[in-house]
Amino acid sequence: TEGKVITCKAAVAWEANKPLSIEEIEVEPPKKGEVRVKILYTGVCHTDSYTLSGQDPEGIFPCILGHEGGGVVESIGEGVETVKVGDHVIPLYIPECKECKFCKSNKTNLCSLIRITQGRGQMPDGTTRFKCKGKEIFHFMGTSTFSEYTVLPEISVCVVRKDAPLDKVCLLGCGITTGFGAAKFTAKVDEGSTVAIFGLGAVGLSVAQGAVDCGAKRIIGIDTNESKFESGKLFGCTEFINPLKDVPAGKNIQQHIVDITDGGVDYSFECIGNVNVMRSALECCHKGWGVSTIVGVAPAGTEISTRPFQLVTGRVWKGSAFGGVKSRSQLPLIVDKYMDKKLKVDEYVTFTYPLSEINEAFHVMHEGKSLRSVVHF
Ligand code: NAD
Ligand code: AHE
Ligand code: ZN
Repeated sequence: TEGKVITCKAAVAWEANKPLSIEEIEVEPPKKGEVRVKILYTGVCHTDSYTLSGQDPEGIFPCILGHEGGGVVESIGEGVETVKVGDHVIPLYIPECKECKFCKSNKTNLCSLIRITQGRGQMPDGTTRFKCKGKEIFHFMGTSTFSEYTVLPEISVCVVRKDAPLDKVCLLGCGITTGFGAAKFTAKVDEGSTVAIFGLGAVGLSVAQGAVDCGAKRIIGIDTNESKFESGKLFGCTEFINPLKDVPAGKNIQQHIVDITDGGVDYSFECIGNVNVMRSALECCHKGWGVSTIVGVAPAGTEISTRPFQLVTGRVWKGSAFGGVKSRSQLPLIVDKYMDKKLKVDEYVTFTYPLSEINEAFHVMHEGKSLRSVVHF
């Protein structure tokens, strides 16, 4: 297949708000500095659903969604030196070129070398590698893992150890690494602290794992869907609040949390993508030092607000993408953590589907029944 166009199956998003459609597509060979990967497994993240909803300005249709994959390198383009045919890889929506000023800084993981074309659904040379029914299909997040074969820049894949099961570690390509890293690397939760997590999907539950790893003492899980509390316990939450039921009349959730924590939490995390909840998450933080980290992706056009006094009096608002993890150099360490049984991953897999049933994965997510669905090809 090397050097040839591959015809294979993919789930194509023809337009916003329509189910994905399983199609035969053509995938071009990798160009200079690119690799073609046979995707074996992909998770479905809430962000895929956000983009499919049409609210993401970087959702360019028709496209192939998906950014939580695991696969094997089928062929490599000219000049590729750090990836070989047969390598097991996790696609990366935040690459690591190691040369841009972001990569050279130890303050961020946001490599920016190819960010502009990625946001336009293109490869770094401004073109695309997918076609279906004679039409150009756009890439998504530089990964497009809802396809049997995808093409990525070399800097957008992380080579992982071959004994790591790809049907599980694909999930480290987004949700789990994001939550775990938000606690450990962005907020840097310290020992003995009190933590509030808004939203107990895969991302929020992984914040709980990160907080446990950091030695947090109280971990308060907040979700409107009480069926998430069971998983919350498994991943380390010590108590739960249902904002619809457990808040005393006349109070809001942030006042309630301040009341039960002697002045507020040391760290909070928003893992939903709701700007009103982002405000609650900031305002439930302790005066003088509380740090609130935004992880959820809110629709374009929405804005956050609070009284500036909240910040004047020592609360800090932060944000985190991919858990602050430098993708090519640090993701292998997260894989090791899983292989050493110090990070739970298998426990997130609530459903598995063949590609032909990928729309079910979106359905169970919206019904609140899944932490993660893993799609196989
Ligand atoms: P999910 O849908 O699996 O989980 C969201 C949870 O929030 C659900 O359990 C839901 O019941 C709960 N929820 C919804 N509204 C609520 C409310 N008002 N109060 C309390 N709980 C509420 O989603 P996920 O895959 O875990 O992703 C969570 C968010 O993180 C999404 O916005 C996603 O786009 C974003 N995300 C960001 C990054 C990043 O790098 N920053 C990475 C992955 C995902
Ligand atoms: N295109 C969206 C922004 C989406 C967004 O913030 N994405 C996160 C990852 S979500 C993964 O599930 C991210 O990494 N952001 C950093 C970046 O450079 O995009 C919009 O709303 O415009
Ligand atoms: Zn994601």
